[in-house]
Amino acid sequence: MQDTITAAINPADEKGSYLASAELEALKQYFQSGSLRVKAASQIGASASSIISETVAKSLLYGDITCPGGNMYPTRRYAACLRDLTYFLRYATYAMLAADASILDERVLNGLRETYTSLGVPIEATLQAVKAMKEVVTQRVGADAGQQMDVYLDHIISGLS
Ligand code: CYC
Repeated sequence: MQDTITAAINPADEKGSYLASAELEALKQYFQSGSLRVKAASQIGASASSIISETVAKSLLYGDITCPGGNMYPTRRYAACLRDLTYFLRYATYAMLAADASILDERVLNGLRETYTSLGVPIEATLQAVKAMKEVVTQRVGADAGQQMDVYLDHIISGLS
């Protein structure tokens, strides 16, 4: 896993140089947004289960997907879907704190599309759920922090698309 700080320092160290002004500027912006990120992570952690239920209600319930023949039927698959959404929310929150998407690539997206395809998990419905999660998260944390979370939830969307 990388974060904004190691992503700037490691290449500079390889060259044996100090950070260039563009890199320092990126770090300055990261530090300035630090309390916003920490506050959002705290709000998301405190209300994760209600964020997930609202996301599911907005995107997946009341359709064929939870009925016999749908991928969220029976309860075992419904539970697997909720669990996957909780992974997405938790890892996107880590990535938002680090301001770096590498943790999502390494621990969530690596091989996920192939796994879903082989299990018949519908990608389009999953993308709809992540889009709904973006809206629910923004409602909870506000527009500024919501924009930061959007970066990483969008990263999941493009990684699965
Ligand atoms: C299954 N989701 C799985 C599986 C994996 C993941 C590996 C197969 C193994 C299992 O059932 O547990 C995902 N595992 C992960 C991820 C990580 C991990 C992301 C990283 C931490 O360790 N079905 C739907 C919805 C969607 C859904 C649209 C929810 C958004 O219709 C999810 N995922 C879903 C379902 C299964 C699954 C239903 C079970 C499929 C089956 O066994 O038939």
